Parts: sequence; structure tokens; C-alpha cells
Amino acid sequence: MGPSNVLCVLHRVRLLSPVWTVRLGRSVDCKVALDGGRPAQCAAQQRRRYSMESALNQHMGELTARESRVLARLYEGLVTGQRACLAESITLVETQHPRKRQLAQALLQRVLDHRRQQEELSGGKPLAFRVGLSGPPGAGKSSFIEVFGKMLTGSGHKVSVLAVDPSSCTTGGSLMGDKTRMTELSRDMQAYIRPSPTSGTLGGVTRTTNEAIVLCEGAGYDIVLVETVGVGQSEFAVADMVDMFVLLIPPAGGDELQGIKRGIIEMADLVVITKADGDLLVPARKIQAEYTSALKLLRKKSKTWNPKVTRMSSLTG
Ligand SMILES: Nc1nc2c(ncn2[C@@H]2O[C@H](COP(=O)(O)OP(=O)(O)OP(=O)(O)O)[C@@H](O)[C@H]2O)c(=O)[nH]1
Ligand SMILES: [Mg+2]
Repeated sequence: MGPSNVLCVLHRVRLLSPVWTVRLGRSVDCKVALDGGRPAQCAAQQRRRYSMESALNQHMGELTARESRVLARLYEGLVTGQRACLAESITLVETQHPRKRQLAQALLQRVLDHRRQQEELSGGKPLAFRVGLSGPPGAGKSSFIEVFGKMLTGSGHKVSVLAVDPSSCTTGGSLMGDKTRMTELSRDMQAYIRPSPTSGTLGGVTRTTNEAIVLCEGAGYDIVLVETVGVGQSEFAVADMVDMFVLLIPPAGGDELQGIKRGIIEMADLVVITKADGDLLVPARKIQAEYTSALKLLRKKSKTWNPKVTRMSSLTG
């Protein structure tokens, strides 16, 4: 049992075309909605549609020569995969400055156009796969992403990691911790790690994370991992933005099932029991069994995909 298990499931999701198309169909539809004003079909789409549409409808006015140069430089750098330009572009979408926000939207529009062209060239196949990873604080999310991310880059993928932490807006949050826990991955040239910007509100998290995902995809990252701490509503927002939503549960404490919101378990495509090593192996097995039976009782989200429960250890595999 280990991250390779999850990789296996990921491959199965990719291979299991109905799920792949159904779930990705959602994002493709959303894009159509953004571009062509097609009616949104679900709340998630509406949210996604709103965040982009509101931005795209903003009146840009004339770009100054300097602004045009900045946009062209960022766009060129981004689509040719320059990390510095990706970083600068994400900083631009984080900004609260009204004019810069408009510039950011103009950039996003270009990146979306570029992505649409790329997708047309590849026969309509989506270019990237988005995975959301959520769980209580200290569940082992970052440690897992470190191992899993290395595994993905090792098999030829380009991986970007956005760590959404709603608490980080005032304190700097777990940024330092996350960086240090992903030391290997942060040195990997095929990976890009970034704490996803927050502007203190859930709306802010949703918008900026969504936009950062689009930018990462534009920069050629074919797997986007979004880590979110299980506090407040952020994981629900993230679950709506991704193609696969993974819930990570540590085998500690007593009432595990009680502690995790039922709604979020219903959102999960995959439940991973973490830290299944040493003394924690036995409780991990127990919790795996609990979640397996709990999932059977829950409402099914998809006709073609049954959520799985697996266990892994970032230390021993
Ligand atoms: N035994 C064991 N410990 C682990 C494993 N994965 C993580 N840990 C420990 O659990 C603690 C938290 O790990 P993180 O990966 O930072 O957890 P996180 O969910 O990203 O934490 P936050 O981002 O702060 O919510 C660290 O002290 C890790 O060393 C594992 O597989 N086995
Ligand atoms: Mg973390």
C-alpha cells in the first residue's frame, strides 16, 4: 500500500473514460459557459462561471504601451513554461489593485484562448488533470504530495502544487512548514509549488485558486494538485474546481468518522488513510474498514465511479 496505489487509481480514473469525460466534461462545459455564455448546469459551474465571467466582463479600456509589454512578456513566458513568469502571473491574479486585476483578467483570457487552441489540436482532450487533496490539519497531506509528486514527475508529468490555506492571509500560515515538508519536490524542475493566494474570504480563495489553476495549466503543468486544510468551507470550494477529490484521514484520535463532515466525505472520489506505518498501522486498518462501510451508505456521486478507500504511508510506501 502506498502512493503508487493512488497513482494506480489516478490511472484508472484516466482510463475509465466515462468518469474522465463526465468529470472533465464539467470543466469543459464551464469553459464553454465562460466563452460562449452557455447556461451553467450546476452550482459548481455557476460559481466557476461567475468568477471568470465577472472578470471578463470588466471593461478594460485601452492598455498603455507599458501594460501591453508586461502582458506580452508574461503571456509569452507563461506559455513557454518559464517558472518566473508563472510566479509573476499568479502574483498578478492575487492582487487587489483594480487596474492590475483588469490586467490579470486580460492575461487569463489569453491563457484560456491558448488552452482552447491546444485542446483543439489534441482532439478536444483536456490538457491537465486536477486533483484536490483535503484533510484535517496535520493529516499528512504535504508529506503525501511530496512523495506522490516525485512519483508523478518521475513518470514524466509536470506537477504544480497549490496549497490553499485560508488561515495564511494574516500569519503566513503553514507556508514555511509546507515548503520544508516538500523539500525534494520543491527542488524538482518538473514541479512548481505555490501557496495559493487567499484574500481572507472564501470568495477570494475560490477565485484566486481557480485562476492560479488556469495559469498553471497554461504553463504546461499537466497535473495540478490543490492542497487544502480541512477548515471552513474551502474544501467544498476546492472540490468543485477539481476533476478528482481526495480526502486524507490520519489514523489518530477516537471518533474519526464523527470529526469529518459528512458532506465532505460525500464529495470524495478517493479516501486515503495516511500514516499507515509502525504503531499506526492497526488503527489505520480499522479506520479504512470504517470508511469503506460508511461510504457504502452514502449517496453516490457518480454512476460510473465508486469512491475507494485506501491506506498509505509517506514514510514506508
Ligand atoms: N508516521 C508517519 N508520519 C507522517 C506521515 N506523513 C506525515 N507524517 C507526519 O505528520 C505530520 C504532519 O504532516 P504534514 O504532511 O505536514 O501534514 P499536513 O496535512 O500537510 O499538515 P497541514 O498542512 O499543517 O495541515 C508531520 O510531522 C509528518 O512527519 C506518514 O506517512 N507516517
Ligand atoms: Mg500541509
